[in-house]
Amino acid sequence: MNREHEILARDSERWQRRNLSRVTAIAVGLAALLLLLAGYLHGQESGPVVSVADGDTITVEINGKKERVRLIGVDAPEMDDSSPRVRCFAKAARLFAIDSLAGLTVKLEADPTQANRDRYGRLLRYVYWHNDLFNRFLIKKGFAREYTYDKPYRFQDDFKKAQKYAEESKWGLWDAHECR
Ligand SMILES: [Ca+2]
Repeated sequence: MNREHEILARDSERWQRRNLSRVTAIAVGLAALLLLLAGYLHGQESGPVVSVADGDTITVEINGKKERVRLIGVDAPEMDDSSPRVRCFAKAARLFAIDSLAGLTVKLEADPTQANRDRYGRLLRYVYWHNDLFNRFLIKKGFAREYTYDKPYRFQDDFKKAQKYAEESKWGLWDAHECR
């Protein structure tokens, strides 16, 4: 190979390398964009739990914005119920949610069968906690009831089973001696 050929070969190699890195950069950028899009389409977010209103409503900071989140498929007793017994259960559920979630970063998941937000503007979500659904855990431990708002949701059968389990185990809401 003479000198001229050598230079040509080197230049062509350099050119190929530069092109390859450009193609790689574009591919990586596209992949990141697709991942973001997939996450968005799946309605997946995550963030720290900054406060707990009651067993079924928490506040999560998502991308720097505080969002109230209503857990799908569950109903925990109300903190301002007229019945002292219900208020006692409400307090227990809230304390359990605080103990379990406060300060923790949770993953949230929307359900395409449900609305994105409820009429109070709260995000409707499943809350993942230690790789489990916190929604189901609340029901299974008797802190909340299974609750279908309008249309059946993705984990309805599962949550109904969890409630049956709590009832049979006589836990929390299903314990006649609790909150007396
Ligand atoms: Ca409730």
